[in-house]
Amino acid sequence: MFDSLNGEGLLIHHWDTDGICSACLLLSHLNGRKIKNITPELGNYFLTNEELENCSIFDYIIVADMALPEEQILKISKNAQVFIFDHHLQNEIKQVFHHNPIIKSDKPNDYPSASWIVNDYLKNPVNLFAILGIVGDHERRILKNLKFKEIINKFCVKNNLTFDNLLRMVYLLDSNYKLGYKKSVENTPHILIQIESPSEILNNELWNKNLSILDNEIELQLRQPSDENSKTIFKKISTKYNIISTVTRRIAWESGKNAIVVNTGYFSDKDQIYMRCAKNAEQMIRRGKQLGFKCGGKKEVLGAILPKDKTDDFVKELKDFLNN
Ligand SMILES: [Mn+2]
Repeated sequence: MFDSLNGEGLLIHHWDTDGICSACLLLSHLNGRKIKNITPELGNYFLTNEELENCSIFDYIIVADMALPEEQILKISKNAQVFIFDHHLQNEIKQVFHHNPIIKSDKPNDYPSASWIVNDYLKNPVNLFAILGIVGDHERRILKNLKFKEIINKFCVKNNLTFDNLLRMVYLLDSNYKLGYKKSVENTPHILIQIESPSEILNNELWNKNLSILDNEIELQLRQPSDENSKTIFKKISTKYNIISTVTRRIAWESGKNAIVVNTGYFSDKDQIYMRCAKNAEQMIRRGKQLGFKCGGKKEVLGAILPKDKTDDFVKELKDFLNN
């Protein structure tokens, strides 16, 4: 597939551990080619006009662990060959190479991360980066997936690691995007390509410093008051850090309930909404898009960015959806 590629390439990847690890696997496979990697403006699940324009000079563009809007993909495909490796919910884009087994098969549990999908596609053996992407996207809950529990356990035994070591690595890798360090996110795949041992991730001084700042902020936000009924917890926070997905996970997983979180502090003119639920969120993702919001997610997750004056109405729709 990649053998026929010529010219200059651009790799656009998600800013989280799964996106970074997918990027690392792709970049090391494409080693020796002229390829640049970027992550979108942190918090945006789409490209800005400037980012779109910058795409036009590349001969091929690879997108990893992100469901960029279809119209943007079609636009960049006019000047470049486009490859997508992803596991988010999205209609198949037939005009480009769109490798997303989640939307083509009915076994989402066999494809827990983009890193796994990329690694499988490249026919690599199981390795740290394929595994870290999975742990990043699912944390401890992956241990309920018996197939992957075994794969991860085997990997840990072989490499003298614990599951907590893997989780710690994920938090360290995620610390850069959560603090808003876009350049560091983009540099991380290059650091990972170089490392010889997982301990180099665990002992990275900068990432450890990041983490202690974040831990304080997350605990502070979790202490904000919430609204709660028997099924759902709603919390409003205001933080300049990109920790809404972490805060939402913590609330949902610690309570066993659905969680909706609004962050009013990340964008000056927009709010972030994040929802984790026991129901399939697909219907509300479509609804958010229909209302014109930047909206996406997976089976159990919805993320949206929307104008501040629309937040209350959409939160009400989400609550009605969850409570019915
Ligand atoms: Mn992912």
